[in-house]
Amino acid sequence: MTKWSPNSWRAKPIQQVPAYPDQAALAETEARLATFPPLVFAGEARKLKKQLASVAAGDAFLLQGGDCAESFAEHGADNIRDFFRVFLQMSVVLTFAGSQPVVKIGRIAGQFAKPRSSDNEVKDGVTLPSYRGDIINGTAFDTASRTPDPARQEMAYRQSAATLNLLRAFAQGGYANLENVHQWMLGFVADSPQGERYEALANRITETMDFMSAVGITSETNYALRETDFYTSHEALLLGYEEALTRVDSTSGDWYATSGHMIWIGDRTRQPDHAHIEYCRGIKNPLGLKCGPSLTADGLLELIDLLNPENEPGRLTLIARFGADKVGEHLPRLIRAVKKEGRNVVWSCDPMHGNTITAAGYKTRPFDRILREVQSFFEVHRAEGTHPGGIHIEMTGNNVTECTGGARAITAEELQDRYHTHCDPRLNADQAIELAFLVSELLKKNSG
Ligand code: TYR
Repeated sequence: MTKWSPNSWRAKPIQQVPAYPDQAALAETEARLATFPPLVFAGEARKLKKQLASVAAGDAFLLQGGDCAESFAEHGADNIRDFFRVFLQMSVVLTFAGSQPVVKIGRIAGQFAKPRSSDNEVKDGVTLPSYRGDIINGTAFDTASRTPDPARQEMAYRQSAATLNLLRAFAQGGYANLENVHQWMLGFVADSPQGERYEALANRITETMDFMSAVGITSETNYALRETDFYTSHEALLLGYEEALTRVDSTSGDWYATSGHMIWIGDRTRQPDHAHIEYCRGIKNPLGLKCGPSLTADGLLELIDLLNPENEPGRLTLIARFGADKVGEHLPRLIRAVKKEGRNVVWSCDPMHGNTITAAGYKTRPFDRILREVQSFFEVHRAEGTHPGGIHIEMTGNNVTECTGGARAITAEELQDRYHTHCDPRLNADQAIELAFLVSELLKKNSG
């Protein structure tokens, strides 16, 4: 194999590349980004890898979620806080029910670039480049917005830094204190069936905390009750940006992506001899690999050899995204191959990407199909004797109507009410908490 360097991917074939008209401006931006401070510290990525190793061993559960794509227009404290509180609610539901630590990773503070099925979009006879995420171009259908602009990479970097700063403050500055478990409830969730269910669980946690406090264990004396580790992740799609933020860790001498704690490789860019795999194999962060229906068992083993040659637990999370009707057909063969070869991986379920349909003119995902894919994922693991390690979802703290169904039964006709996503449909807060309760029941069943 050829020698790896942060730019060795440039010699490989590559998919999903934006057509920047001004290559000199692009190179200048990348050179400037390379002088900016890293967003995360390598030691944090190592800590996350250790926590994921305990997921691989069956001793913890992974919750990974956030926006389909972050946007410049919606960058504000309220959105970040509302996302974070729903995420915390989901994670306490899962921790309480599963009696297992939950490893928390947001699709946030860097999730800007999107792969597209077509390079161009045609509307009323006009052809323009497809929208590829705010880090590359704008959504408006005009030449100026759709032309890839390198200056957007610096905006994405700065937005990621600000978002990460607030998330760290929330996670470690008191907001995530388990004493606040009641306060995380959002107004519009409070009067829903999920709200009541959550309230009941929060009451039990508060009762437990009161008991512990009576025996001398309080959140003031015990940081585990008042703080949490929250990590960031995104798809490593825009490799020029990733390369600029790839740095040597002075404590270990290893290369790390410092754009986020974990990065993943999409289902469309996982060709073993192509650029995205080349870049990812050389950095030491925990990696995710999306696994769709076209991935064969041999293809998967080849990718595992490239991405985790030392079989290090926690290094690789396989994110299965087959669709509710296909998971039973595809997942067992991949699990068996991995198990037979003794590879250490985390198995996670992405029930979003294989379940997209069009209804009433909107791209949507029926909630019952999402639930069915998660259920089948758990059933397959139960049958194979492996650990259903986690879920990977697209969600928001906002009260949007993008996925149909759920306890409030959003209909196809109601999608138009609050359909705000820049890309794919996300679970709203209600649906996300409902999913957490369902997963918590499956976790109990699997451990029973
Ligand atoms: N510190 C533990 C954890 O990170 C427990 C905890 C969970 C604390 C959620 C606060 C919190 O918001 O899992």
